[in-house]
Amino acid sequence: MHAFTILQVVTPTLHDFPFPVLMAVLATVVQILKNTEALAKKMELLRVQTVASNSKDAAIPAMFVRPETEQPGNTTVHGVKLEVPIIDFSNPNEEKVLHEIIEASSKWGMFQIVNHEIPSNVISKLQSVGKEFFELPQEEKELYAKPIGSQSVEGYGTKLQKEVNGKKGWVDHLFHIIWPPSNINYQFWPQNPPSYREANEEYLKYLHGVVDKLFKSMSIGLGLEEHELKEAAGGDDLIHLLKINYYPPCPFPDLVLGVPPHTDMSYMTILVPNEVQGLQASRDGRWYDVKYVPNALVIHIGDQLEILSNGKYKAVFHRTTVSKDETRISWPVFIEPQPECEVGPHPKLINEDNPSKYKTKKYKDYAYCKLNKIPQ
Ligand SMILES: O=C(O)CCC(=O)C(=O)O
Repeated sequence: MHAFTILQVVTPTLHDFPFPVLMAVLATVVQILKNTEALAKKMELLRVQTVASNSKDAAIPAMFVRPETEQPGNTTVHGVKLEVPIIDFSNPNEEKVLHEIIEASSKWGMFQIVNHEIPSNVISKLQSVGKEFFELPQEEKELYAKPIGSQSVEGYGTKLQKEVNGKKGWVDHLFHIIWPPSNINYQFWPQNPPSYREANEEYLKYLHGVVDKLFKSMSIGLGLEEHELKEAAGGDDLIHLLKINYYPPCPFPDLVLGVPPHTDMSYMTILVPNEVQGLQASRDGRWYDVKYVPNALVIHIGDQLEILSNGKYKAVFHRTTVSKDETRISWPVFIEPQPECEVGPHPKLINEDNPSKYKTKKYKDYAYCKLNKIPQ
């Protein structure tokens, strides 16, 4: 007899099983699925803040311990603070400020701005409401958790990067869009403390001025009219995505990282840190602490500006470390294109002598590849 025929004869079909057996199998499958979902939920809800409060001076879970080649204790150049350019926005010599912004964006991809026009009480307010949110009871913070399976990054506590080695950063976070109004989802803005929204909106009002000044300067640096770079980037539709990074103290700061090494996907990022040291930048393949400058805004050039400028401005490779005794908190705002916006080198920068160095693609496709570690 033919092999296929034998198989047909001996393979039982569903009809061969008694109904109660089928129901029992079905119930088992449903239970397995439920358990898997519950496990997934539990993993999502594992917050570093909770781990930290349970592991004072004790061991920390292995998932946070970096391989030796990545541990900050081994890989930081100790005793040297990187003096990234500090640019004084109040300098009456505007030409000098312009030159400094262009130079820092091309050579460092990172700089700090002092005497910007954001009043210190506006920044203190932004910081205190963010800190108060993270100090709420866990159940209250979970009300803002990123919904499971959501395609957006918005929400509390989610792990953004798929880390290749399965390691986890010593950090919790909250993401929400603060601009433009049509992209805002207030469900992710904490209602407690009650002044959270007002403090964030006040900060945003001043932030617009800084973003405009940076785009204008960088536009001139590319030989474009001052309005052209921001216009090409998305103009008033540019997404401003606020993130709060909350890095609790860690008993073994030399073994863990906060945020792993990366460049930002944004055009640029404007970051307010608290006073606890933690930001590091890579220079010539080595990791250095970036000096904390009181009241300064830290600017990172991101991937999209490197692309739009066809490589003149450089996205900065950076990471964060954590402290043994203190909580570090930072407030980056990522200035990003809309997901459907196509980003590629600015057409006025491309010619026979300067061919395009980057692909032009929709930002959402860029982000998908980057987050899933797929080549662009
Ligand atoms: O906390 C910092 O200083 C940097 C944070 C950062 O790089 C990020 O959130 O992507």
